Amino acid sequence: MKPQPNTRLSAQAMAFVLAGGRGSRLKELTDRRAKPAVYFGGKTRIIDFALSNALNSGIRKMAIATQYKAHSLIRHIQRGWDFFRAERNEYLDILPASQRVLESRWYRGTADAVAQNIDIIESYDVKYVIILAGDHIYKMDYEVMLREHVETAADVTIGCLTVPREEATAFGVMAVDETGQITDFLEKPADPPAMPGDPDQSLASMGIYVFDWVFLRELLLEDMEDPDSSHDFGNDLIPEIVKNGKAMAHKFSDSCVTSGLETEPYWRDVGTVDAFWRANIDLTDFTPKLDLYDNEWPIWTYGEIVPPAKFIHDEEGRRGTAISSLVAGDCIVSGAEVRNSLLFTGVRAHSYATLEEAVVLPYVDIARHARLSRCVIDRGVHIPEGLVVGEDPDEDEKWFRRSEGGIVLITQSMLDKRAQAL
Ligand code: ADQ
Ligand code: ADP
Repeated sequence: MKPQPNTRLSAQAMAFVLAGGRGSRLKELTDRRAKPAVYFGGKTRIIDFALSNALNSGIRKMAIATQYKAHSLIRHIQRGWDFFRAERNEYLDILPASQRVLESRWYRGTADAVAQNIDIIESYDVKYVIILAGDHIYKMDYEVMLREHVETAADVTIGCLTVPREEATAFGVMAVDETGQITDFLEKPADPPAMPGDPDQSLASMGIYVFDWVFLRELLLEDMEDPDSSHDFGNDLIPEIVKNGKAMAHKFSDSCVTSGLETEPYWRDVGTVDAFWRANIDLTDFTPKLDLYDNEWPIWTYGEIVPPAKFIHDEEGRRGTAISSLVAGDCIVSGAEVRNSLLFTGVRAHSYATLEEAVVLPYVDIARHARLSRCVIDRGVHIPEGLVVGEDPDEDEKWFRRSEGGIVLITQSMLDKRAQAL
């Protein structure tokens, strides 16, 4: 048989990943790193999901716009995503703000982040651009969305999903006709319209957009000159296309990737401490809603080469155990008991310590007799001997950040202040 040309649209597409936002509702977790760089799932960081989706969809040209606290994000991408080869026509560029077109200016909005890099996108020589947010957890085949975009000859195709109406205030909310064309689009409406026939649900934009590059370039050039624009996709560009062009909605359920284990489409924002904690702890379920062990759709990341996790008896014969938990490499659980928790790389839990529903970021040391539950512990924290968290809300609130849902976030500076006060 004659060899066939590569007809995958992803071969003619690039992914432009917006990774500049802070994600301030994650509180101290984003004091030193942007939301896309926040750890998730025991080994990965949030941005790995969008990048892995692009890679698994066949896209080999990617650009990542960074802005807020980009250092840890840039370091992660340089270490983990360094296998793109220009000689194979593969590119991954990191594009920090205020270094290019206008040197004194930050990216003014999400559209400006793309506009300021028009020349780089031009050099990729692609037909389609898919704009992604670097801060959501989901598995999706963008090739399916690209195909739909081309088949419907849309100006823009927007990824969408249904969300409970009371949560839709945080999204772009749309109305569609029977062909899937978007007839109305409201960015973060105070009173979100419901879906026809379902008063409790709204149709929300995932902030994922497919454009023909020629069309998008013109739109961006016009928008750059518009003094009334905030240079944002959701606020400015999308409503404009809905009004004057053809914007199509693409249903996430048509392109989401599910392994045999996953029973329904999985998409999470993990934008608050509560949502972040919940989504991590959910992974410890017997049948989790998100399958990280699906080697058909691997989530790529940077992983340090470290020794295996180790579970040992202490000198007094107390067993070090972890049950219903995810434990990364270089962890040592010695005479401690870990239940329904996630231990990222290099966590040390010492004798008589107990952890229950704890999300423990890398290189945390947990001293003896600590009792920690329903908490998130930031990277590199030293938990002092006998610390009790998650049992007395007043005590938790006195020293740490306690979320609406009662989850306690612990950082080293909170512990330092506590140590000084005691
Ligand atoms: P928001 O979630 O509010 O709404 P926004 O703050 O615009 O999204 O951020 C989108 C993405 O761009 C995030 O990944 C963020 O990190 C990044 N970003 C923000 N400002 C940036 C900048 N100046 N430079 C580079 N990157 C930046 C959007 C849409 C809604 C949609 C939701 C879905 O506007 O219509 O419903 O996403 O989450
Ligand atoms: P990561 O997000 O990779 O876990 P860290 O939490 O170690 O990285 O650090 C995040 C960012 O904060 C990095 O840019 C790092 O250089 C910086 N940083 C780390 N520790 C401190 C500190 N004690 N004071 C100021 N900046 C720090």
